[in-house]
This record gives sequence, C-alpha cells and structure tokens, in this order.
Amino acid sequence: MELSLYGWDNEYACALDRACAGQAGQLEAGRVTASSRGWARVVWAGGELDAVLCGALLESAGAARPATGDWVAFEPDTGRIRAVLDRRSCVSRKRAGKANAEQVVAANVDVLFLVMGLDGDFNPRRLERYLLLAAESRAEPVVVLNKSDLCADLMSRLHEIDRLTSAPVVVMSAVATGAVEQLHRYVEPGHTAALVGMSGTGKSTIANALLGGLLQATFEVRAADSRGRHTTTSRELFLLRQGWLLVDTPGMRELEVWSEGGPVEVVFEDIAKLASSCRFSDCSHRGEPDCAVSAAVEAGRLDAERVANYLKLSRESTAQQAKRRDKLLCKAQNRMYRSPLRSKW
Ligand SMILES: Nc1nc2c(ncn2[C@@H]2O[C@H](COP(=O)(O)OP(=O)(O)OP(=O)(O)O)[C@@H](O)[C@H]2O)c(=O)[nH]1
Ligand SMILES: [Mg+2]
Ligand SMILES: [Zn+2]
Repeated sequence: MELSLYGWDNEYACALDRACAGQAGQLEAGRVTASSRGWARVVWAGGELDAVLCGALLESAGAARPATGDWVAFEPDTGRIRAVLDRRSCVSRKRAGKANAEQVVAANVDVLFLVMGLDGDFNPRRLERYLLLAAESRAEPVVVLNKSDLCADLMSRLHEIDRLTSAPVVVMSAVATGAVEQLHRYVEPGHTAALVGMSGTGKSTIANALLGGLLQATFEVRAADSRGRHTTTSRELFLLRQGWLLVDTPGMRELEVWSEGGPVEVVFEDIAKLASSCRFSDCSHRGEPDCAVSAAVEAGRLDAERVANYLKLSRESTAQQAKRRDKLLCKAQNRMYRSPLRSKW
C-alpha cells in the first residue's frame, strides 16, 4: 500500500520520528480507517490489519486514543499500536451527557462538509454551531445544503446562509444523478474530508454516490477479512477513485462543540467587530448603554437570534474551559498532596 495515497507526507514522517524516539524496536506508520474501544483497523505499507491498543494507550481517555483518520506508530509483528502521531486537525465534540469529556469524531481532516437538509432540518442556528465545530477543528468548512428537491423557497434560504458565513456553500440533491460530483473541487488528492451533520441529512447517501461501485467492492474486501464484532464500525475512512479520502460519520443527536475559546469570535466575526465599539469592554450586549451590537439589531442590520446564539455558544465555551481548569487544578493539587516533597514543608 502506497501511504501517500492516504495522505502520508514529510510532516507526518517527522511526527513518526518523534514518536519512535526512545521506543525499542522498529515501528511502522499506518492510518486508522476505523476504530473501536480496544482496536483500530490500520492501512500501512504492508496492507491492512486490525491493530490493538496496549499499555498507556489502552488506559488513556477519549481524545488520546486513536480515532478514525489518525496516523499511528505500531509494531508490525505484534500489531500493537505504540503511539498516536501528532494531529494536524481534530474534529471534536463534547461527549453527549454530563461528563466534560472530549470525543474525537475524526482526526487529520482537511475539509469538513457540514451537511444540512433544505427540508425540515434547515436551521441556521444549528449551522452556526457546526461552523464552530469546524473552526475548532482547524479543518476548512464547506456548507452542503442537501435535498434541494424538497425546498420551495431556495433563494431566501440561500440568502440567509450567505449572510452568516463566508465558507463555500454547495446546493444539491444527493439523489439526483451526478449531483455529488461538485464536491470534488473542494478536496485535493491525498486530502481528507469528513461529512458531519444531523441524522438523516443525507451524509451516507452522499458518501455512497461518491464511492459509486467502489463502496460495494470495498465492502466485499472488508467482509472477507473482518471478524465478528469488528464489522459494525461507526466512522470509516474511504479512499475515493478521485484520490481523496472521505469519512462518513453517524448523525449527531446533540452537538456541543469541544471548545478552546477563540473560534466563537471567528464564527461570529461580525458581532465581535461590532462589540469592539460597545462603550463597555465587557458589554454583555443585553441593554447596556451605547451597545453597538444592540444598536445593529434595532436598526435591522443584525439578526437578534444570531446574537442570542453567539451569547449561548460563548457561555458554553466559557463554562467548558472553567470546568477543564478546575479539573487540572484538582489534579495538580492531588499530585502535590502525594508528593514526597510535601513532608519537608
Ligand atoms: N429527497 C431527497 N432525499 C434524500 C436526499 N439525500 C438523502 N435523502 C434521503 O434521506 C434519507 C436519509 O439519508 P441518509 O444518507 O441515510 O442520512 P444520514 O445523514 O447518513 O443519516 P445518519 O446516518 O442517521 O446520520 C434517505 O432516505 C435518503 O434516501 C436528497 O437530496 N433528496
Ligand atoms: Mg449515515
Ligand atoms: Zn454591547
């Protein structure tokens, strides 16, 4: 298997060198095409294998484990994964439920197709959330408005989306012959794209149309060498005939972005710009005097719902970071408490 087909380049080769430093024996590099709790399917120079996590990697939590799209260093003779190579980008969400934990949707993604239906699924506020997911991931977003055949007021919806992002917007009906071909222009050969969006927006329909006859062929190969529990995988990386790689992901019921902070202002650049002219630097844009954001809403230049969503996503991001800081502080305190130095104090 030629690894460059899967996106291998010099930067990853350097990452492999770093990962190999101090490791006994020869490690090989491979890319994860599917993964589950204790194993990962890996393509490498020697073909494809089901590799296993071991040691610290097996005990590590969520984000440290290999995810679909990751490059890993593994022992070819035992199939043990020793390290996950530094990620170039990482699409992450907050794990559903109460725990403040990161869940990696896909790693090393260059282009993120944000798929939204033009039917009842259409929701600009949700798209803002997905744009934040993209900004946090370091992948380039492309908005895919699917099911155009089910939409009566296409122009007004397009206008609404154009106002909230400068990302490219593709309109299509994935069930129409050849419609998905327009996606090829957004991804270079050797680059990786992922489809994300709510359940039922047509991600797998798009993936199948892109894969064409190849999906069936790929499936047959996998069926021949898969063993029971490994067959049902949630996220898989496919190599397309056009030379780029595609990850189809399961629809998300709820999406809370795993946020590092800054990108909220990137996604809501218009509001952030206005906010810099508010009288108070810590203006909450909720009725303070000389608030430039409220003034823009009153003048009809800015959508009040967009402002509300900006405030909501900012709050979520701040709360997440505070929880993470508390956790780190708590860990540091525990370490100090257990430290032998403490007895000397
Ligand atoms: N009318 C119409 N139906 C579509 C279009 N794209 C997909 N569908 C249909 O929408 C339904 C859901 O499509 P899927 O591709 O399974 O959706 P998904 O996003 O993969 O859903 P999850 O896997 O649950 O996240 C299927 O019945 C598709 O045939 C489209 O452009 N127009
Ligand atoms: Mg699907
Ligand atoms: Zn303000």
